[in-house]
Amino acid sequence: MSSFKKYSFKAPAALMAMLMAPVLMIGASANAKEWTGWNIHVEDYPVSHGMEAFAKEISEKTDGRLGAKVFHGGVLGSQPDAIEQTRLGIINFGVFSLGPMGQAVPEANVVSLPFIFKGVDQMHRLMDGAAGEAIGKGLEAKGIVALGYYDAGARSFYNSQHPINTPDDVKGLKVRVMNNDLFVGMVNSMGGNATPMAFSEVYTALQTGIVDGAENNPPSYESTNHHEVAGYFSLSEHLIIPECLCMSKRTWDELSPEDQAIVQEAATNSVALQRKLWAEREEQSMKKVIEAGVKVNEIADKAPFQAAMEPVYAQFLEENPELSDLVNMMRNSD
Ligand code: BDP
Repeated sequence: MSSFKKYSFKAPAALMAMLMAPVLMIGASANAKEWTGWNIHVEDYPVSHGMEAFAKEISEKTDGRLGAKVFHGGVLGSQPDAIEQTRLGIINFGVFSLGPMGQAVPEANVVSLPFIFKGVDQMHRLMDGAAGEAIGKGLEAKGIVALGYYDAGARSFYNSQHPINTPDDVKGLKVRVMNNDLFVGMVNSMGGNATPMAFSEVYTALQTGIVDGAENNPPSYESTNHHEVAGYFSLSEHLIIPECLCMSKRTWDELSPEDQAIVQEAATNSVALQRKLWAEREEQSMKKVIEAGVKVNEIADKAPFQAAMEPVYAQFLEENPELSDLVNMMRNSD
């Protein structure tokens, strides 16, 4: 049985309103058929611009027969819930981090193994090849079609207490992680206390001291204002997790081959746009947080962090022996 079922389904008000007013929604839209798109990020964010471009191109190329409305800012619910609803076809598409997707799709979890990628270029090569293919198959078996992979840079640790330079500096820190057992293992293997929590709750948790820190890429650290309440950003770059522009297989299977081609092309174009915007935003975000007074530190030697992750790999491979070839190939590739 799928571990998606672990999450209880709590429909937020915006989703309820949307489900209860389909006629109104369609009546108000310019497209004959309007899909619902889930997005966790604020409107001015590379993912959000990529999704808007995707929706616009589909509407234009089908003369409004098909279209989409993107709901930004997580108003349609948390990421684990939204992934489940996309499988069911209640939400038609979304951009999901492969982090939370890995909880139910073991193949997707290979990208959530800390330090598995050596850098963004290598990640692109592997995602365009064997890794992307294996993950796509795993997702499809769970009712989700991966149309393309967006960038989400590298994630680093940040906290309100002190700079992190060695794994020992993580000891005793309460660190928020995304919903995935791998990330709990990652923090706990350095002696920290991992707390899985929804993205939307992290600011308050940092502010009130429920957690001391979290980990994310610079654009998410900045766009959520976490830098206001956790002013030490340590460039551990321990995770490079791409994001999936994903469509419900139910929605995809209803399309004619011609419409599938239009949707796929719009997705591919939006990937190119998002990756360009991502690179720009990463620089802007770093600049902005430094100007706001954040203390950013490089980590001179990442080898002790990598060594601390061996138990995480060992456990993963024990639980997923069929993925060991893929993991070894990824670790050994240039
Ligand atoms: C961001 C991802 C988003 C995650 C978030 C998180 O883009 O999908 O929900 O991190 O940490 O970088 O929850």
